[in-house]
Amino acid sequence: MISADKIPNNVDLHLNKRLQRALEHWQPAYIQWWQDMGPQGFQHYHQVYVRTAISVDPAGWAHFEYVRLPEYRWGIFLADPIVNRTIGFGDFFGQPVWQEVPGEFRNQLRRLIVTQGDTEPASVEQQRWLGHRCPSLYDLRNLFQVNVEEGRHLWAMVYLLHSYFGRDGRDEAEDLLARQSGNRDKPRILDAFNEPIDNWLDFFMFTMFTDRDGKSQLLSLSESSLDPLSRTTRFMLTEEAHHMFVGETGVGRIIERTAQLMNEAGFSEDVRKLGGIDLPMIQKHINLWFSLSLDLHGNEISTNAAAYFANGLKGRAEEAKWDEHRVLEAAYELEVIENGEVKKAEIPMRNAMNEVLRDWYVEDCQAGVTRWNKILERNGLSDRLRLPNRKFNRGIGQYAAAHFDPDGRQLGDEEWARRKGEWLPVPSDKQFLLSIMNSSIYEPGRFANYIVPPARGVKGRPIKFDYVRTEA
Ligand code: BYC
Ligand code: FE
Ligand code: FE
Repeated sequence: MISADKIPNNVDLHLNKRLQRALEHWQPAYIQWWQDMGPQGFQHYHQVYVRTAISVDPAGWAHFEYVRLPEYRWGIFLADPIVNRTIGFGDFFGQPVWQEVPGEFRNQLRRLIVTQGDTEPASVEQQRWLGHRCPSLYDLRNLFQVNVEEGRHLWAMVYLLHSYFGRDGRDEAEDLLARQSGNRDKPRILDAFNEPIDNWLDFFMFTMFTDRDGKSQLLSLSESSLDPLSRTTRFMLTEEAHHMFVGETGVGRIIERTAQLMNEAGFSEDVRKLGGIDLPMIQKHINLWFSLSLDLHGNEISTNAAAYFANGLKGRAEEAKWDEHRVLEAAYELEVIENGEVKKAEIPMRNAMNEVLRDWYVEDCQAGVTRWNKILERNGLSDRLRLPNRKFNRGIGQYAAAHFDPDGRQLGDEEWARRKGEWLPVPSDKQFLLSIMNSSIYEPGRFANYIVPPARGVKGRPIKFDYVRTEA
């Protein structure tokens, strides 16, 4: 039986018979999916020290407890309503926001919600084997915290589908559990969510760069004229901050260890011999996950994006910071590929909204890379990490039609094929990473050789704490 105790919520679930009925069907399928496709080997005999959201106020956030993963209480939360909120951009600028889905925008909204929803379980699937190679119990707990919250994000989108899209919404909610990351016949919708993540460098890069696409997309959806979508995504953003913390500090702790080993060894090349992860390897993974996550922002020139903006469905990040919210006249200067060559072109700003959001994203990523470089600096090293040019290694949009090096210099097919292994991980890189992550560390307070411990533990607990414990 569905109850508020099992499903913490602030949407009056106990009063909503229709939603209860829909969830009663969906929830068992979700749990089955979680057991089949969620963290493998940690479902039944382990208890994890996790945070469960039990309300949207800060106190509701401080709730930590040991739980078995399948018993995590996935809740449904909307951020508090903003009184008299009006539509912040597009053709309906200034009108009251909508509490129901207007018929004419039903398909567009459904598509946005399904695409957002699809990424959440996809990431859990991608990460499901990582527990067997964890660098510490602290990191294992963080992995599971991210996983349960991505599960909750799926719930958030399913809540919207069940509440506002009737029969179609229920079908979509089922399909969200049927597609599978990397599956040839029924893959996840967006490309980066079909890439395998089988080592912890990929995991930390994913949470740094791909979860940050979550942040930019959720920021733009939180501007939506559909108020329930806005409120749901606003609350999801609070969880997203933790995912990016895991990514940024995870890579940062690897860089710290690499710097120590470089100073010990004297040469960067010897870091691998000492069982560490060398800087060129880290740079290749930045190149990979940054470019994959740029693709997630869609085409530079997009009539979909223009329609979403016009209709107030999906705005810019932090829309209130812009001066002008209808954006009918403005143009965006973009580098396009014409007959195989890069040319400048002016396109209507509304059609460039994906690129505008990508600009916000690139800046947010750059701030993180700058913080990583401070670690190198503090350790007296002159090496620096950097983001590749945004044309590099693109699979979606204008620049997918040609090849570029990390400086944005155009390359022919032959040079790209010959040199891409200098910039992107090759099979021997993966093998090396798996070789130093070939076992897991379950002893409280111990860390793998390639990463330093975090500055502090979770929620005031010591670093040496049983963050994941096995039942007797
Ligand atoms: N891969 O006009 P365009 C997160 C398709 S991450 C494959 O540019 P649009 C998370 C596109 O679907 C945030 N296909 O499209 C992170 C379209 O298909 P059709 C996820 C792609 O709609 C970590 C066609 O190309 N949230 O939360 O402007 C862990 C034309 O393209 C891709 C959202 O994405 C791609 N990368 O832009 C857990 C928000 N890119 O019409 C979670 C909702 C484009 O030809 N989604 N296509 O069949 C959107 O806002 C938009 O759908 C997109 C694409 C920004 C993704
Ligand atoms: Fe998410
Ligand atoms: Fe996330």
